[in-house]
Amino acid sequence: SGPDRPMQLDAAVIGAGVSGLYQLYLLREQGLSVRAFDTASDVGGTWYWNRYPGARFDSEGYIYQYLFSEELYKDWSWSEKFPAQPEIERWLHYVTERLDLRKDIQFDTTITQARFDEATGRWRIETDRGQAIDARFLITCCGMLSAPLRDMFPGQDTFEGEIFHTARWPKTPVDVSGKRVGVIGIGATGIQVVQTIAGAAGHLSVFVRTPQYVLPMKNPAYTSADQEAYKAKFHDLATRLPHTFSGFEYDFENGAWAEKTPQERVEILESVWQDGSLKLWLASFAEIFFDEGVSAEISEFVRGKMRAELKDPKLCAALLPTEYGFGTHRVPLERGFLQAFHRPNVSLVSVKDNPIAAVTPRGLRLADGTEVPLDILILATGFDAGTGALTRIDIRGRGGRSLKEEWGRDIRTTMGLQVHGYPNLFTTAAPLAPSAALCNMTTCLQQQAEWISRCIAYMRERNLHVIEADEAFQDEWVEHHDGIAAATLVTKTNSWYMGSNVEGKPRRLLSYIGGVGTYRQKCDEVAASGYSGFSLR
Ligand code: NA7
Repeated sequence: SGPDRPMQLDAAVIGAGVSGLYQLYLLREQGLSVRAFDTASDVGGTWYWNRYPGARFDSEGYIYQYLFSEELYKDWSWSEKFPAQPEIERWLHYVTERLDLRKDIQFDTTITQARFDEATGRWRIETDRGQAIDARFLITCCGMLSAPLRDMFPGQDTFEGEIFHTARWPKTPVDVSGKRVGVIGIGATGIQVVQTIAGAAGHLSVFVRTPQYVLPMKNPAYTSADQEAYKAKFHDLATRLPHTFSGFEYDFENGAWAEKTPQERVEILESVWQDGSLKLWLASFAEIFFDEGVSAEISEFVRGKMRAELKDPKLCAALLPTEYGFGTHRVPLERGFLQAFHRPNVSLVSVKDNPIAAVTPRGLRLADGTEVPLDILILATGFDAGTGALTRIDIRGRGGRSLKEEWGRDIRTTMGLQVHGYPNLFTTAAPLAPSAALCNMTTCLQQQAEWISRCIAYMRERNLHVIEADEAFQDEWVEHHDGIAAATLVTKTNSWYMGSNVEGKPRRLLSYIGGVGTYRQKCDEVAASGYSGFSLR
């Protein structure tokens, strides 16, 4: 096909990661002509791009898997509790081959533009290869954290060494041995990089602006008995996970903080801390998210654990968060991150009061003029989360309205599944649905892909061709979302959760915080009512 003869599809899916693969599968099972497109040269999405040293799950592997097929689930075995990127990528290849998806995916292709044609009720889509696609439905499966923030500092292009963003890590190994390496950022990504390369780098400078609460990761290797044991939980996981707060195996089950004695509280915190997972965050006390007093006490508990590792008062001053509450942004797991600062070849460069001013040909210059010479600069500086993947595509809805312009003013969606003004556009991992921030991604993405697939099936059964979220229903959803968000401490902390890591981005909690189970119930109610809140024709 070319611009004159567009490729005809029932549905075009953007992305071949965790959500795109499943969405493609579901729609194809329905008998639709569907094709997925991805900028990458292979499947994997997040797990294709993030091949930086130390990249791994902070979710247990057996929780991150798809739960729609027992066979697919059980025929894959993880080698450890929190597997690393190469193994995750292999798993997604396994899924792709098992479901025979590859033949319907077009790689090395970026969707550049999509315009809704009101006359036909279809999307006209263009690619960077000059292809045109004409599709009834456009479904974005672009991931929540896929638009990397790469152009961060003046002078980056003058750097004479090598510069990498973690989410655009090359496939060929980067040799850090004997090199002067700088890492900017200590989010979940920076932490994994630092702890992984600290031993190998000649000298490692870690640039720290905002300290992070971290929890220890315990990552046992799995024996075949361990694998059998978690696989035996399949039915329980498949029925329970979708109804929890965050889509994990564990949930808030300890009762109210106020009803516990101080001794009981410490015992509970100690036991979830010992779990070596995100349990302390997502399954200790829900009050973490809305009660200042409880937040203060749990924050101090975590600081105490970090203090015990760090010892050195100077390190404590630079690495212990005091200005926001534990869990009000993404909590990373660590395995050697704190210890890395005790190594003689690792230095912590605090850039809170003395920010990074520029990249120079030989390294970094700080505001006070200090030069830090570097051979390799690693940007673990994060993403334009939630919106970036879509605003980097020129998406035009009814009357030529631009999603980029609208979200530039105010980020609004209908349950994160549709946007008023953009008929037949479905979104996954979009703002105002539970996602990466507060949900185990696969749990949420599976539910969203299933909801979209069922909605399309419903339309086809009734010979309906166009669906659009009503403005009034969207307003209701945004209000509902904001109401819950405002009752939490999350909205008081700056992070990508709130869009505050991107200058000028409208401030709104990107992820729905009412709970995965509640969200699912609301989505199911909409479907059961024949999609009230949406106009279908
Ligand atoms: P994050 O969590 O957004 O972290 C980005 C880090 O980069 C964070 O420590 C930032 O410090 C730091 N940063 C960004 N710009 C600067 C400048 N100019 N100077 C110093 N430091 C800077 O991204 P990740 O990739 O780690 O994680 C994203 C998500 O992926 C994660 O939450 C998981 O869900 C998976 P700041 O906090 O802004 O002071």
